[in-house]
Amino acid sequence: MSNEPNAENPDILYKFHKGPIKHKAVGLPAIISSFRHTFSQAGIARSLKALARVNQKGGFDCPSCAWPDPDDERSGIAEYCENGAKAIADEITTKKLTPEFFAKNAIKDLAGQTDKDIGSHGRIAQPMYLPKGATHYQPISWEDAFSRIGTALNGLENPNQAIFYTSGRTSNEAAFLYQLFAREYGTNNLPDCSNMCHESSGVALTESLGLGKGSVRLDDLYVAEVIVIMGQNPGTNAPRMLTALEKAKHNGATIISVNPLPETGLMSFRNPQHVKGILGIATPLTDLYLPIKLNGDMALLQAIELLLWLEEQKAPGTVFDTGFIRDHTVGYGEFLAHLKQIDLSELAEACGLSIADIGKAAAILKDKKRIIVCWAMGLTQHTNAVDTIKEVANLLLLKGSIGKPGAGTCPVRGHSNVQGDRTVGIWEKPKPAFLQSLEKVFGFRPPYEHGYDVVDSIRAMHEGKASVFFAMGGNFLSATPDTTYTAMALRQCSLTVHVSTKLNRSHLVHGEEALILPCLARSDRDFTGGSQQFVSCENSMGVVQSSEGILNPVSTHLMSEPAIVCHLAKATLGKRPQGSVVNWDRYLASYDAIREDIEKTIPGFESYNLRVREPGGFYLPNPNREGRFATPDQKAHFNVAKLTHIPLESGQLMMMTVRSHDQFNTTIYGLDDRYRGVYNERRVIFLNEQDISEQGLKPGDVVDIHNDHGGIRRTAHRFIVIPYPIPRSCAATYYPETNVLVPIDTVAAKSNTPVSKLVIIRIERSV
Ligand SMILES: Nc1nc2c(c(=O)[nH]1)N[C@H]1C(S)=C(S)[C@@H](COP(=O)(O)OP(=O)(O)OC[C@H]3O[C@@H](n4cnc5c(=O)[nH]c(N)nc54)[C@H](O)[C@@H]3O)O[C@H]1N2
Ligand SMILES: Nc1nc2c(c(=O)[nH]1)N[C@H]1C(S)=C(S)[C@@H](COP(=O)(O)OP(=O)(O)OC[C@H]3O[C@@H](n4cnc5c(=O)[nH]c(N)nc54)[C@H](O)[C@@H]3O)O[C@H]1N2
Ligand SMILES: [Mo]
Repeated sequence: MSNEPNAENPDILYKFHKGPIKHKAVGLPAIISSFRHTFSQAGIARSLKALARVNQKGGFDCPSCAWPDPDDERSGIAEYCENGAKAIADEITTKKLTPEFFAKNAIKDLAGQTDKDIGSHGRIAQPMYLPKGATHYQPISWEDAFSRIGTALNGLENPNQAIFYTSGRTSNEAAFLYQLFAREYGTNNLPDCSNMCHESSGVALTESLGLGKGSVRLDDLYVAEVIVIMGQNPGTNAPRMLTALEKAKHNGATIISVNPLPETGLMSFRNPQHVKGILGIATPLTDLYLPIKLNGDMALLQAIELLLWLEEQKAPGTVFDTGFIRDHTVGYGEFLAHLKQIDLSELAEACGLSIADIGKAAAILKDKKRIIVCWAMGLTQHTNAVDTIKEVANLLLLKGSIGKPGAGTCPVRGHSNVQGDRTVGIWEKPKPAFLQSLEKVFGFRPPYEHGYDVVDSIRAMHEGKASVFFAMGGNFLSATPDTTYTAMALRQCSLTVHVSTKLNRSHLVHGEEALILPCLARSDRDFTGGSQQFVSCENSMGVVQSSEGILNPVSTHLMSEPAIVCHLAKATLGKRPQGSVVNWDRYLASYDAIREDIEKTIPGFESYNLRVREPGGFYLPNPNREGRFATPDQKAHFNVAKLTHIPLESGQLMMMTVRSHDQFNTTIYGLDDRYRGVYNERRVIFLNEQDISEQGLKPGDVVDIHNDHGGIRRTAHRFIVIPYPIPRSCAATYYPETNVLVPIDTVAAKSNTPVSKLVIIRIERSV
């Protein structure tokens, strides 16, 4: 079994135990947990130094989530959360992987370890190389490493045979150089983690509202009348959002939570930055909890819209913002015509909620004008995600709830700089205006045809159309769908290269030759060019801020990501007869030069070097925030979407893959999921009690999970059955253990995002 690419060895089940589901998030246990994690990894002095500077003005950006920092005062205790502390502990560890470690451990043996163990060995400390046919990684000099990559890239018949992936921790500076290099090299094959994350939000919001980002600022949450939180687990994945919700609540906001699971953070919050919270006094957050069926969100939104319209009929002009609709939108007529002919009980059935409960949501929204909708992966990773998110926009447009204080869209981004990476050009479908700007500033003609996104990259590698895979961070194998298929794709490559901080499974499922290039992390001091450099990141609300590492790197052989790109470019483009038109040495001397060129290329970065040095950074322009819509006709667009039914055969269930409280994506910090009451195990499946008995099972049974999409049997072995408050026919497991079940060809329409939140499964008792 351990030869499987997702060799989270299913034969190992830990001493699992189940505790109660927690009703309140954070508080003292979270503080204790975060300090324990950090100190055990890095020692007290190093830990305190890091924790004191995270998310402080002039400090470094927390490498965990993309939730914004307050513009004004920042907490004295530290503007980070338990999970941010875990992310920092993971990165500032003083353990390192020496050449002896790699000499001792064959790749095949490392692949037999769990993800948690693979990540726990420490920071990668020097470049490592895997020659063709070798069983162990061996040390290599930076020069040789770059020269091998340059030779491989220059040896391809066509630049589109190379793929350049980006995860979302990469800074603006590194990302801008990376896309510049890829485009001068000749390809738009720039897939990124966004393709698996908020791509559906980007597509939907661009088409409906003319901007692929959210419209609200942190301040807006404080003055909203209603905040709707859909498909998001902030208590675990954006814990500092709870502080903002607490403040919103204090100012009178009503919170509606739409989630198949009663997630702890949504329900109640003990603020660790206040004495009351440390003492265990909690603020109840959610006013109305709607336990929706998987993918029931579009039906719910349409049902609410229908009920609101009925109210609007009774007192025209009081429920809908008719002036806003008339002046700023198109498509209202078609939208209404469609809405009027939908059957309310069908919608209720589709979302698994009672008409009475839906009515409560409509009643809350009816008289309100300042509404914010927040959402994350529970909306984006579905087949109809783009239409569902457009339905969110429809609701806000009906209420005129955009472009004014306390109202608007709030897609909560994942990785700490995933939004910034897109802004500076990491995109396989760049806009012509961006490419024209590159051409003007740099004087080369970039390719205009679209490149591969994540799913298309996997297919291209599988089919032999691409053979060099280069990853700027991330864990491509484990993060992507259909793990066995993806593993075959990566193994088809002639060369796989990973710029990484920590060892992960993508280093162990490799091409014919493989390289690991160890880079500086956020918290590391960066002395590129002989003086201390800083980088910058954009958070979920469009604020660009500096991030300056403060710790001494664990090894003198680490290189910064911007420097790696410069050397990569020199070793590749510099070796071509025509050379490179870009002066890469200028960037190696100072990152100010990179920011100067970002400023020349991308609107919104005026006086970048000046403004990024201001405490707290600066906001990028956001037309939606000002009530403008940058669509071709300058109007916001209503969308008409038809419900899609997911027919389940008898015995089938719908499974979502979610994060536990002890992981950052594929980095597994621990085996507990405290809030959900799961301890010392990740191979669990949450099921409704009635489904458990209908399947002839009982709690604690160990089951195999199958998906048979397209006539191919995909199996994830050995999961412990846990009864949980989850709607009928729905199931939940942890990502990435069950990525092996996510079919490569079930993707969201238009955004091509893998459908990780609705996998049709069958379960059977393990033998
Ligand atoms: N500590 C920590 N922080 C993180 C991360 C991490 O792994 N660990 N990951 C980062 C990244 S990259 C991202 S993208 C974000 C992810 O943040 P989230 O989107 O909060 O992450 P998930 O665990 O995928 O949770 C999805 C939530 O949606 C719900 N859900 C699933 N399907 C549906 C549905 O059909 N409808 C509705 N209404 N709800 C549904 C689930 O029950 C769950 O609460 O977090 C970021 N922050
Ligand atoms: N089934 C399922 N699959 C999913 C999801 C899901 O909800 N369910 N979520 C999807 C989402 S939202 C996302 S964003 C993707 C995440 O996909 P990725 O971004 O590819 O994955 P991560 O696990 O965040 O990457 C972790 C690795 O990044 C490297 N790393 C960490 N810090 C740095 C750094 O500063 N620099 C560099 N160069 N490397 C660094 C480390 O080596 C670490 O092992 O996964 C997606 N996959
Ligand atoms: Mo993400």
